[in-house]
Amino acid sequence: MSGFLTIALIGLVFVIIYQIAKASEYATILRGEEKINNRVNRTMAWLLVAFFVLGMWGIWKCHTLLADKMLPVSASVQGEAYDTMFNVTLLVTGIVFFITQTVLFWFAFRYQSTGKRTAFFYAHNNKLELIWTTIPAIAMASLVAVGLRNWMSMTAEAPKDAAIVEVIGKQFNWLIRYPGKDGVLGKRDFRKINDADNVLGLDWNDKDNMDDIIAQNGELHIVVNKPVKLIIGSRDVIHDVGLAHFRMKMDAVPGIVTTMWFTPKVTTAQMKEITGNPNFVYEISCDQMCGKGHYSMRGTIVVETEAEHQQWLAKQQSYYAANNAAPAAAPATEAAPEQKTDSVKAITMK
Ligand SMILES: [Cu+2]
Repeated sequence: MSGFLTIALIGLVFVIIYQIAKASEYATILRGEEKINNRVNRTMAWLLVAFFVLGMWGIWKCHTLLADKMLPVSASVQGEAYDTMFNVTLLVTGIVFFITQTVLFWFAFRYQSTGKRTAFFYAHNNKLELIWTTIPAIAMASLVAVGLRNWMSMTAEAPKDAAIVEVIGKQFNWLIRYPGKDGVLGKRDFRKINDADNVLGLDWNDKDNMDDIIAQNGELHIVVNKPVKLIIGSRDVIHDVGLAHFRMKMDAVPGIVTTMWFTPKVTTAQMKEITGNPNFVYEISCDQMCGKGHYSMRGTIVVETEAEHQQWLAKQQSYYAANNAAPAAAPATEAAPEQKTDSVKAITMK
């Protein structure tokens, strides 16, 4: 209701301004143009000042209102550098914004037309051109350079001890695959994808696939203070792995493998304390509009200690074993993974 009233009020203000403008137009004709023009100019100049002050107040108010709704501290080591980059960018552009807007509105007010002076014709000044081209160019190039350095470190080769996890987006959830004991993710072939018993199209002729685990509840389990490299892809349309708490983000593109790596530094348990929220969970959001179920593509991440991770890992069954009654059998041919178990349905129905 208050929203409707606000809109109605804004509409009313516009109607009033329009009517005043109309009225002053007629008055111009009746009472001589110059006098009225000056009055209109003065009104406009003061309205501009009011707009500037209100606008600045609004910006400040938004920032203070939303300050405690911001994300908690970065949960990854790399995220700290990105936060610094963000804050420096905000500071530099904020200062420039404030100065340029103040000057813009001040000039509009100070040099409003009074009919008593003409504009000063000032066509060109090389020195000025040089200054206002070079300084912004250097500032912008520096900001971009820091961004590029961060981008390259995020997408570069991960440290040798990094854990590897595959994250595949599909309409509408995330499929998470762990490499199992051999530490190697087996080959995938999109032609083998089958929602019943091979959600990722694992090639059963590749031995590396035999111990691969696909998390049953779609949870991404990672170890605190240990780098993790995500191998990202998509089964259908473009999705995007958004890890806001870790300040990481990467497109999941069908047919293309993208990667990013980071080092989580705050466990889920610690983050519950930091945020004072006992129900806190790290989440994977899909940051790319991908269809009607886009809103529901929420995955969860558990950051745990190495011991907790090993405990969790010990409870996981390889995807091959979960989908085949006799996992000890020789690597199957195309026809092998036929039998279904309830656990498979649990994955595919998610
Ligand atoms: Cu999506």
